[in-house]
Amino acid sequence: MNDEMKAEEVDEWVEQAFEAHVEKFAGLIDRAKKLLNREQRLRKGSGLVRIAPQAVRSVAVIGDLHGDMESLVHILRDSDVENADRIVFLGDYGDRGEESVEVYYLILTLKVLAGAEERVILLRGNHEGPPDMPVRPHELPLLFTKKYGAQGRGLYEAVKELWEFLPYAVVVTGRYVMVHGGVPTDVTSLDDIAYARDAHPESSAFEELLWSDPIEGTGSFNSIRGAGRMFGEDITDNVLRVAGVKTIIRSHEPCEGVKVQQGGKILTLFSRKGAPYFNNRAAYLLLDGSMLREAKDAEELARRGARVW
Ligand SMILES: [Mn+2]
Repeated sequence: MNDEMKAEEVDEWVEQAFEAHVEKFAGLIDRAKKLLNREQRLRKGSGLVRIAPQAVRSVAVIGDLHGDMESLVHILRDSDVENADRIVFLGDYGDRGEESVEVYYLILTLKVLAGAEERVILLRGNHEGPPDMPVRPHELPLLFTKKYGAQGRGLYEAVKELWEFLPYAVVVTGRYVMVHGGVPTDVTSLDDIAYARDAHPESSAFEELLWSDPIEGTGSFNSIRGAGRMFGEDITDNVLRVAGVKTIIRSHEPCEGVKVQQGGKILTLFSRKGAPYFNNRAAYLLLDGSMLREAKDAEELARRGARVW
């Protein structure tokens, strides 16, 4: 791990997140952009990050944050997160929470401090979607201008440019698939997921990765969210088979921190608290050696890996 990333420095990062002036923020975005751009080129344009389970000792997974700095700080103070070989954020960083701008500053700080080798992985959520799939309400631009005035607009536009460089799926080989929303209904190879952004909008795979939600039962139907689909166990089974994994780990839906669906095939994580949602608990996931050596179902991950507070 990088020596520069230490849990005792969380207070300092938070202070910077609240106090950074426009030029400093712009510089941070620029550094993050160069790093993300290079990582995307090394993946040959793929939006899929592969993690070899034997190459890492632990992986931390964090669900929706939606501008909740307090929850993010709580998570980063856990030394097991700090020491994790990979820290995967499942997307939805801004909007809903008052501290969306500061949450962006902090996650980009982590990204830059972690440096090479994709130690910090920031997945795309539906709140980091492509221009033709806007989310409403979208408070992030307003929060940027509220804090930074007219120059805030430029910062927002620069953050928006970052989204196109973010990956949108992780495969822990032989174990788990991680996405923000759900799995696509029509997947015949992992490349359908890896290059979903390129195939958008001709293929609905990208939209489904960012927007879909699981249901009990089989089949799929259009989501009431206005984008994505509600997908059943047969669709999950297909992706598990194609990817050669046991469990889907995703976020996107408010719940009491952690939720298990489809007989243990799907684990939902929600990592923030407060309005406008009504959950009393939030959670993140720590995949330790045993969970990386052997594929576990969502029940066991929830019981042994989820840290609920
Ligand atoms: Mn979402």
